[in-house]
Amino acid sequence: MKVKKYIGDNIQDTIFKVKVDLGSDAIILETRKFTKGGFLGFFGEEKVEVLAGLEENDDSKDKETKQEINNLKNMIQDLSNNVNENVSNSNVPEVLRPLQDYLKGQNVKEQYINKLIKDMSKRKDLDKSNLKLKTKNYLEKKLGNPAPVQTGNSAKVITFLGPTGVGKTTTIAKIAAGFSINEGKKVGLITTDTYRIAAVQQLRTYSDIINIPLKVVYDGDEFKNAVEDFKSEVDLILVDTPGRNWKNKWELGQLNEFAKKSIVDETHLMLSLNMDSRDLDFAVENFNRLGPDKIILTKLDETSTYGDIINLKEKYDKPFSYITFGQDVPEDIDQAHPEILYNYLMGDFNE
Ligand SMILES: Nc1nc2c(ncn2[C@@H]2O[C@H](COP(=O)(O)OP(=O)(O)O)[C@@H](O)[C@H]2O)c(=O)[nH]1
Ligand SMILES: [Mg+2]
Repeated sequence: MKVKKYIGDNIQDTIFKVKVDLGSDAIILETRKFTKGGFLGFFGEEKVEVLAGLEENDDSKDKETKQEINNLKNMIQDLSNNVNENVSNSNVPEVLRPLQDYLKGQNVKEQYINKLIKDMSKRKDLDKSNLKLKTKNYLEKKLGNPAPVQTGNSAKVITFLGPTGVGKTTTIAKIAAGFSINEGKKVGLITTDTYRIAAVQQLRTYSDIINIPLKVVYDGDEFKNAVEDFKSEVDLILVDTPGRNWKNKWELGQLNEFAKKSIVDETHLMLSLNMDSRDLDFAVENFNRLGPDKIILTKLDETSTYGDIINLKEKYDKPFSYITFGQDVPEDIDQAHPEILYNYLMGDFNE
């Protein structure tokens, strides 16, 4: 990585210098305020120093190792799934076989299909004519009610986590627009995603269009101040985050600390359904350490298999808050109603 140091009078100016010099893909590694000149620390001039870098693609090896570990993990998981499968496969009632096959085709994991088959077998009077309805009742109950963002008497702080590219920034814009334009609520945006300059610009564009304020924060103290500033002015504070940790003092883990101290009220983990199931598992395992409260499912328009809806529900048992199904802001979002999720998953089931 090419790394350079920039000095300016304030953060904005200095970041501007970085952008002009290194472009929008530049990465902010560290920011620091210091006092220049003066006497014994008095009368000095406050300056800002930014350490920025430009990535040269050399992290492919790292990715390969991770992928290998991931593959091994999944092989073990598959082996243990097969053990479960063999036990129960022989006694699946005839009427449930089409359902079993369909769910397999949707990539619902074997152990969860078995659980469903076992539960459904216990239903009285189950036959071909009522199979669909009984499955609908069973699955909708499992999926539970949506758990969207709600405003209250005081300003709520909501953070959005998830791997790079799942749609965090876009979804925040959709939610912000919904509350601001449709419900007339006051919304403030904070971004902690200062890793790439382009990421800040993306959210700034949305904040300009929706006409709501945005604060860009570079460390934990700035984050606390931004929340404090917004608290008296807005109903809702939505916080954008980077997709991964980086070698900076300001890390994602800090948001978890803030959640524990009740500075953050709620955390939504965002996962895109067009990810490979194994990558998805890997992502959830990483982000689950940060204690998300709810799950947002994105890119439902970019897949044709929806089994991960069940896989995630069974494995993590967190409420779903929203689903997104396109790039258009603000319309391509809905609350995660169980009947909508059911339709995505079971829409092509015709037995
Ligand atoms: N097809 C589709 N694309 C989406 C959806 N949500 C976001 N995107 C696109 O995914 C890309 C990455 O989104 P972004 O919000 O920058 O992701 P972030 O890195 O998690 O902040 C952008 O091109 C978005 O327009 C969705 O529900 N469906
Ligand atoms: Mg983003």
